[in-house]
Amino acid sequence: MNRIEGKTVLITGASSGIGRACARVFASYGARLVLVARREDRLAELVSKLENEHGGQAKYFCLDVSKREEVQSWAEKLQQKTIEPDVLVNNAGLASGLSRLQEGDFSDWDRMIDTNIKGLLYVSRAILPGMVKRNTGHIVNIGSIAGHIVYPAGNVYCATKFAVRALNDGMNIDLYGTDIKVSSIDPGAVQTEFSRVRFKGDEKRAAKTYEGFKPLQPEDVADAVFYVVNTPKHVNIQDLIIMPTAQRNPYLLKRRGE
Ligand code: NDP
Ligand code: 8X3
Repeated sequence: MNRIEGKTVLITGASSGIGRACARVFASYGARLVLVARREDRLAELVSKLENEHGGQAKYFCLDVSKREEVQSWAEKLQQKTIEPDVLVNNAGLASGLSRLQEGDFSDWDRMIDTNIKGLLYVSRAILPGMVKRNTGHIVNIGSIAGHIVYPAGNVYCATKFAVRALNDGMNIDLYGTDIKVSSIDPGAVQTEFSRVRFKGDEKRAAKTYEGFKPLQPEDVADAVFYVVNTPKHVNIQDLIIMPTAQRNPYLLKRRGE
């Protein structure tokens, strides 16, 4: 059953990876899309592709979710255009660096905290009041297995994903008594630009992350997001962990030959 058709779905971090795959799956089910990221060329290309493939309506906004004032004025623009999201996928996020805490880089810490925690908060704070007013909506937070188990040198990235899990619980509690659903989708290793960003463009090191096993593809996660959003009104999947079969947790990853 398609409960998505005609719904307005807002996706942050839609220019790449999981967000882009979510845009494609929701477009294929007839959603109206509002896509957000910083790279305009990527968004423009995606929107024209989606229009060609599905003829649906997609809009994009260049936005840095970590900039509070930018998010506030973007939210006003949405209101002026009477864009009222039924679904918000809080996906924009990143890891920056992989160092032991005692060697950590302050600007890496700021980027991760400002994007993964504050960005998610700013966008949610902008969109939730409208959902509450309409007593309908669904927030999907993209967490991580890193929000359940800390791994060596993962310190701050893991802390941001533990925070996403706490905020997912907090939203569920604060929205008690409303019809608004809140879900967290928590993947293990997904083959995206994530590692390229974490290792600051070091392609060789990034590629090693996915060597010797079959990682999740962004489409696998997008299918899970779609499933969660497409559930009937009385069903709220609050947390869903999705892993490659080869990976049971951050420590148990079976690579060929190991
Ligand atoms: P990608 O690097 O492929 O995509 C990240 C997306 O986030 C891009 O579209 C990027 O767009 C956007 N983004 C980053 N910073 C900002 C910002 N300040 N403002 C707006 N958009 C931003 O990685 P993934 O698809 O893997 O990551 C998506 C989410 O999934 C993240 O939250 C990540 O933590 C999570 N995740 C990833 C896993 C993995 O193994 N890949 C596993 C578990 C969770 P742009 O640069 O154009 O702004
Ligand atoms: C991203 C995947 O490997 O850092 O959340 O847990 S990992």
